[in-house]
Amino acid sequence: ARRRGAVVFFTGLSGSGKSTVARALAAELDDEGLHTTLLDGDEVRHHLSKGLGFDRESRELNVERIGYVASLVSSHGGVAVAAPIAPFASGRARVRELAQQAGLFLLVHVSTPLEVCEARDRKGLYAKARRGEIPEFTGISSPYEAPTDADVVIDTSQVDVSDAVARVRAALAQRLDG
Ligand code: GGZ
Repeated sequence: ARRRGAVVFFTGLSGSGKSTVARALAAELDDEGLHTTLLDGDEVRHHLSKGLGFDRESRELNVERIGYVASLVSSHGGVAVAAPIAPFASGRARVRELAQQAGLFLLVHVSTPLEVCEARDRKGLYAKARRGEIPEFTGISSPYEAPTDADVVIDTSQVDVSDAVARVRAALAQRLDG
């Protein structure tokens, strides 16, 4: 039988740490010999979703595209790791549905509070958003619908990267073996 694939889908605010955890997770899985594809946020928006904005419709389209590619990877026995903000429950639900037809689906909510993300402000985007220079910025002037169906919840202000990765891996292993 073909190996069961998986989609590990991170969701969380800008600056929550989801890309960092996703990248570290993908590197570890890859080292273990799993065929791992990281759908990096920046790369997705430069290639797959080039030209898309941040209005609701564009975000939903972006998330749907990521879910489609991730599900393809999974259907061939690979592990896809994706980490968009994915702020809307509706889009995440569509991804879950598609991905579950292909293999395992794991939703990881990186729940780092807005206050922490904004205090970090690694790219200065929150400051710009507060000044009104970035319209529809998630958490400031555009909603983030926190998931109620997350398989793993990680607050990176409470847990370090290696612990976060370990938690996701434990959840993945449990479901892949079970
Ligand atoms: C949110 C924005 C916005 C707006 C640009 N709102 O911290 P970053 O910079 O690197 O991550 C954010 C990224 C979000 O893109 P996603 O594809 O993950 O979003 S979604 O799932 O909603 O489609 C941020 C940057 O793009 N960025 N403008 N208005 N984040």
